[in-house]
Amino acid sequence: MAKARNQVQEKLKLVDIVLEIVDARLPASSQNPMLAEIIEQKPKVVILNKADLADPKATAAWQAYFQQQGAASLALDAQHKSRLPQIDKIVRQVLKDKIARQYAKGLQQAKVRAICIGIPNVGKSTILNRLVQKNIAKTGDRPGVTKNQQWLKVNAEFEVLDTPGILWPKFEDQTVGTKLALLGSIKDSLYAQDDVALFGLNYLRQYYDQRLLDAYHLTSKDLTLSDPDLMMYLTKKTGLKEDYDQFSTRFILDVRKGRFGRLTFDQIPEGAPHA
Ligand SMILES: Nc1nc2c(ncn2[C@@H]2O[C@H](COP(=O)(O)OP(=O)(O)O)[C@@H](O)[C@H]2O)c(=O)[nH]1
Ligand SMILES: [Mg+2]
Repeated sequence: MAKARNQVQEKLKLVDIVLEIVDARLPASSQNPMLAEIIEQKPKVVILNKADLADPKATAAWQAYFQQQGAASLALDAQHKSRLPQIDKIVRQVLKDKIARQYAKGLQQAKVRAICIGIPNVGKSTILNRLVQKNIAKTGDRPGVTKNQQWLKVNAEFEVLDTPGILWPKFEDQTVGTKLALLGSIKDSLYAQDDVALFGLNYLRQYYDQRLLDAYHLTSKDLTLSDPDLMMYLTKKTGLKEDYDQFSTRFILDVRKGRFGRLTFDQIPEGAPHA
């Protein structure tokens, strides 16, 4: 933990702006609170990546929330190259004073430098690859130490550090871990499948009940069952007899593959200030 923190702190000294990459389906749970602490006054943009998988209404609400907290944000589907110019645009917007100062000094070109930071699996490598249009950035989750930092050129005035800053998720929070497991962002073996599935089922009935009803052809009366009873009922209804575990696995895959549509699993906190 301390090592990851030091590495990120060192890299922060080199840049003008932080691109904090989060999973749009988990805008809070895929943040790391340590970043807010170590970033201090440095400008940042929160990139809600994988927005193609998240509930668009929730994404809009989260963006409004981040704006209220004073952070610029961008909803992104990094798999589509065409969306990448949006990053350049928002970085220029946030750093417009710095850029203006460089021109005022008589420089021909302004230069801004950025780093991507986030927990594993949020799409840091994909974004880096896209930003430079070539597969220079390596994919994989190793918390890499690079002695000689390399700058990848996005364009003449915008460079990004070739290795992302990797922070670990908030594992100590059980719900956060369960949510990350549900979306496949951490190893499946860390959490019991049936607990993860029960959590997902409970969340869907709370926030997306109609989608649950439609997907399994349920009546609203079925939703009066307790979570475990509903899960057993669905297990049987799906033709899996009493194989609760197999249903759990299947349900989790269905969530990830979009059977219930685009979902967001974090609700905006009420009142509480947030970095
Ligand atoms: N649907 C979707 N998948 C994405 C997006 N960005 C990245 N991914 C996928 O998410 C997985 C993790 O991406 P990666 O860039 O390796 O994440 P990193 O660990 O943060 O570097 C890969 O399978 C990517 O193809 C996105 O915007 N939408
Ligand atoms: Mg990576």
